Amino acid sequence: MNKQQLETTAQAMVAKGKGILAMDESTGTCAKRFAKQGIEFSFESRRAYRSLLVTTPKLSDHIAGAILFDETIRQQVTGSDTPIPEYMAAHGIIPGIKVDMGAKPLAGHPGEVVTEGLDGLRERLAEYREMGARFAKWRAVITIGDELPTPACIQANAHALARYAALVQDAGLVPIVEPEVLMDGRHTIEQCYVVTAVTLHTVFAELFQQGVHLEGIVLKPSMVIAGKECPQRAAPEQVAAETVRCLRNHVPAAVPGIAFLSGGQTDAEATRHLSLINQQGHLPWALTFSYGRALQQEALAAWDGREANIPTAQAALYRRAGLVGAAATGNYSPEMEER
Ligand code: 5MM
Repeated sequence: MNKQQLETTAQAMVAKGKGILAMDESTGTCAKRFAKQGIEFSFESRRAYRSLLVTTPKLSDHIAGAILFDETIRQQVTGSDTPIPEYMAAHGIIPGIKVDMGAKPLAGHPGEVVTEGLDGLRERLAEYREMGARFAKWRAVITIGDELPTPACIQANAHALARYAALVQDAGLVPIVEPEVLMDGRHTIEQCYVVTAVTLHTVFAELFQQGVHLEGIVLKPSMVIAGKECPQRAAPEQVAAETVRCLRNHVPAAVPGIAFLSGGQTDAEATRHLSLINQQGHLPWALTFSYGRALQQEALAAWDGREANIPTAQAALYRRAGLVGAAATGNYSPEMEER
């Protein structure tokens, strides 16, 4: 393992005022997002959309890296022979790759899932590195509900995340470690705090056990926030304060950066929360974004599957990336949405 190289990549992924574009929707998820807009779903339309995203002019002003899906890393930019990862690297965006094989039902634990994908991972990583990937992503999913999550679910997912992270570093890539506590449900922000705390604690114990080099990872957590159906909404200031309190207590200072997922928040909410998080005083890690929906929503709607709309869609992506980039330094205010 070349620790220095991993550290340099990890730091570049969370460079000041920049974050990560999560564009690694699996085919099923992408189908749902396209269907919502009434966009035709095919190999070519997925390629056109992903090409639109990565060729957005000056995207690297605010985006340090982008996470690709297996299909996308093998595709060429629409209308050219240039492989998508090659185009990204040439335009200052570090290519990353989703390597998990999805969350599957956890045996003996109804309502819970465990992420799979360790079998054959070493070989897949070697191939992805050859294709230009410099970081990887694995998402674990924790559900809050009656009597959930169980310790078995948290432990199984944390162990898999640590095994993945060790393999990824061995292959010379930076692992994004993503333990997502879902926003689905009626749980309060207090319940979310407890579950996030136990999850992070267990994940870092497992990372330690597997010998993962913490200076060479990026953590991608969810924010500490009330469930979508919870009648008691937490104020944005409370979300920011509780998220930072939880991270301070459970994430080692050696980790170079924390890049949040948006998890179903609106674009404006996810942007505001990140800015308030960055206003919480001096913290040991860079605090930035690795948003999927909160970065892409406006661009996907603007594109609507039409070639003529590409410039408008790219302008929407660039604008949102700029707002979230400002939030990554604590310099966003809701009034900026109107401009
Ligand atoms: C939680 O999802 C990740 C971040 O996206 P949001 O900011 O929208 O929450 C995202 O990277 C996700 O893992 C990918 O979209 C892949 O999802 P699927 O479910 O298709 O594996």
